[in-house]
Amino acid sequence: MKLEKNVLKAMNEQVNKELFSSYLYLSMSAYCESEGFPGCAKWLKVQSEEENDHGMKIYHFIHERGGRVELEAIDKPKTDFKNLSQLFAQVLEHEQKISASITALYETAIKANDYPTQIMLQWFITEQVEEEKNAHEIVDLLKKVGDSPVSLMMFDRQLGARVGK
Ligand code: OFO
Repeated sequence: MKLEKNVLKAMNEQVNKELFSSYLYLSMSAYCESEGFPGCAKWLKVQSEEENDHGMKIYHFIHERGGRVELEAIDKPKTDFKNLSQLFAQVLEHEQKISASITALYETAIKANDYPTQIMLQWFITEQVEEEKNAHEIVDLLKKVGDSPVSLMMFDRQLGARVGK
């Protein structure tokens, strides 16, 4: 069963969105590193790598289904942030947008009666629940941390414990 035109187009767009997510989180990681938050920088770098994996997961799936990946330009990500609270609020907002995009893609696959794509996307739907939960927890934690340098240092250490690949 070949990918329908609509589905293929939306899948290619999703590859771009995942790669942009990777680029955005790398940009956030660079900001944290230069601001003296190595733990947050590590957390975001691991997140950036995960996003690249997500993009590649769809990329391989398109080819497995006999479709053609067409890469588009990746937008310039934001490079400056007010503080950690603003940065992580933007992570949460971004993940919510990605969840909406995955849901729309899933609906496109339903309309096309494309069951393999629906099954593949179920992994992403579950993943988005996790991603939004993680971002929510960090935003809530930062509200408790406030501006105290000692608390921010402890918060940074906690995020730095995230294990990558
Ligand atoms: Fe790809 O999960 Fe976040 O955006």
